[in-house]
Amino acid sequence: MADKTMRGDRLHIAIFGRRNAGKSSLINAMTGQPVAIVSDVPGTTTDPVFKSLEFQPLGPVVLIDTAGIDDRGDGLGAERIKKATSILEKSDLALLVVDAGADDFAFEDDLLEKFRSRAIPAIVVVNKTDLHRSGESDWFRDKPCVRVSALTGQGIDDLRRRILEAAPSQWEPPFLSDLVREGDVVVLVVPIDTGAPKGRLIMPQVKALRDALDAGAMPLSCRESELKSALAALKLKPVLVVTDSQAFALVARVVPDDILLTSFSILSARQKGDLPRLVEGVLAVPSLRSGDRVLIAESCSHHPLQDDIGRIKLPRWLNEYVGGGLQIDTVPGSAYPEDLSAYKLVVHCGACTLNRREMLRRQEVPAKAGVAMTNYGVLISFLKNVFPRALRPFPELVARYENRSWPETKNTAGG
Ligand SMILES: Nc1nc2c(ncn2[C@@H]2O[C@H](COP(=O)(O)OP(=O)(O)OP(=O)(O)O)[C@@H](O)[C@H]2O)c(=O)[nH]1
Ligand code: SF4
Ligand SMILES: [Mg+2]
Repeated sequence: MADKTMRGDRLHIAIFGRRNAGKSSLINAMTGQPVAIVSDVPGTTTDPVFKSLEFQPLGPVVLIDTAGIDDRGDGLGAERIKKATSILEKSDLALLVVDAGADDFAFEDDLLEKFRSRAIPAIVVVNKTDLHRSGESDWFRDKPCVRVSALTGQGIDDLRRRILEAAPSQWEPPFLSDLVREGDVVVLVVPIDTGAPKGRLIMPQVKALRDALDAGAMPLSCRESELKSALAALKLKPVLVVTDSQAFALVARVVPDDILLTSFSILSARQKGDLPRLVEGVLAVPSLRSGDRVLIAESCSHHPLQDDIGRIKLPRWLNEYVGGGLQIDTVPGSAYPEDLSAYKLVVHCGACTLNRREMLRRQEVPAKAGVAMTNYGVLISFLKNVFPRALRPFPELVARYENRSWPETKNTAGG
């Protein structure tokens, strides 16, 4: 059966090194497939190549082949280095491929420093050991090296073992398994309206279900229309109810106050990013005024839907909240505008294609420019007047917000 794990939920293992070191040969040897083009022409790989696979017992990973980082010279070379270097921001583990016959390591030292400063664990893959006796240079001595030949396949099993040792065991917080215990009942409220995709559940709902099962808890799913009957039918009181944000107001009325309640999008925001900072960022909304600039940052350039949340609904709800006149810009893709200082608020998308490391980096950029940042899930919850109740399941937020009076939001987002 096809594995539907999204790229953003996979451990990112990136392959770096000079041109011709054998990076593309390595990705092919590791996957047993012709994933990337190999040739003896330096600079063959120009754009990063992504290959998703199951790497047992680690789980779903994505291997990334990059362009050679010594590709200086013309403008195109510089562009390739930029693209390869941008992969650093999403790497959970780095493989630095070095030709066993190399005698100059300036680029390698520079890369190792980049890994170190970003706390990315790294393995030095000494390649082409079929051609050269490796380890002749002192440089290799104090490095975490694995000797391989991507051409013959020798050493690839060793490399796999080293990856298992070096990879972080958990690269993102759990979705909800830390909030429930074995034997607990957790209720998942899933509206099935015209916006729900036909014949399936969306990824956050699937994650919640799976995480609850992993924890040994007992998940019960129902629509908001059946919630009252579902709660009445239960012998055990649920410890947690998770709802789609759309139904939050209704669900909050039905679920007794002593049962913890939050939304799928807040759980997603916590897994992908720094939830306390995203909550802090949303507090800039009440001070927005007509004429202020707001940036909506989307991580991918998807085809906008008819009632697109980022392009249509959020701009409408924010404008209704402020009384109109906001200047709202939308940027798709990984780059922010050069100068963020003109913005009062950055609202980031749900980041489903990003991994946590990349989302945390993206949170740093507005923070450095002194601009508040929140995301779709947190903003929608705010506009629906669900704070502080929806934050109560998270111990790190309880103390900060439990007794805080939240600004009245007029609930422009409906529900
Ligand atoms: N003998 C030998 N040749 C290798 C090995 N690994 C790669 N090569 C050869 O080295 C050359 C470059 O290999 P690539 O895998 O394209 O190198 P790359 O690092 O991806 O190069 P760029 O994409 O140009 O940055 C090719 O001719 C490969 O066949 C190896 O382990 N042994
Ligand atoms: S949440 Fe972000 S990354 Fe996911 S589809 Fe929407 S814009 Fe793209
Ligand atoms: Mg290549």
